[in-house]
Amino acid sequence: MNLSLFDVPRETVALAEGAVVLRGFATGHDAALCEGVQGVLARSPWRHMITPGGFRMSVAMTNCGSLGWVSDERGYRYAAADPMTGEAWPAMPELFATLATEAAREAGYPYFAPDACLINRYEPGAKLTLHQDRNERDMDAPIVSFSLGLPAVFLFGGNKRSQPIRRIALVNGDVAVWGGESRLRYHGVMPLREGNHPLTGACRINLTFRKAG
Ligand code: MD3
Ligand code: FE
Repeated sequence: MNLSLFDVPRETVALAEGAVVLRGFATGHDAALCEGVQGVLARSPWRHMITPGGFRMSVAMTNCGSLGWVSDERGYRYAAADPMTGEAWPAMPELFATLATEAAREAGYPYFAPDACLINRYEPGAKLTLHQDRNERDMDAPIVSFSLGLPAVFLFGGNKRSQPIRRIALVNGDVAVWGGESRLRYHGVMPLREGNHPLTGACRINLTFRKAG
């Protein structure tokens, strides 16, 4: 065991119908997950994608798995090849798939089989504006997200942009699962605050597992 001051005891928090946070679920695997990310980066480095509106995203991204999320002037979509290298995205590390499937099972989704893992890197000031995730084919599959490194304030809204928004702190090792009634809720991430985390330094990394194809 490598308990640190930053570790969080495990606890399941229900946010809404279909949405739960598994606090501390990945704490004991955080270093191995970061090593998996480094392996992905060796083949598909961080890049700031361009939104269809022409803006450079503040969050840096890469992917692993048979499909990867991409954005450019032509829109948002999933693609089998990394547009930066022309090669297939790196394979999803075994540990990633195992932990994501296990987290989904604990949250009540026993059949989750992710084919895409979007890896987001937040540096201080980076944010994700309120949006819905609707590029995936099967809206019955949940989305599973792992937080590593610096804490973030997650924004959890409703099914309409105008509905009230809750702020939820997500820290290293937290895993959130969003499915069922909550699958199409608006959500986002507040600008990251400066800080230093023993695992990631001055950033937050989020792994988002999806069944995209
Ligand atoms: C809530 N990423 O990449 S995933 C994204 O922390 C994204 O990087 C966030 O939103 C991040 O699209 C967190 C959390 C997430 C994903 C899907 C949801 C939350 C959700 C669907 C409905 C409600
Ligand atoms: Fe999202």
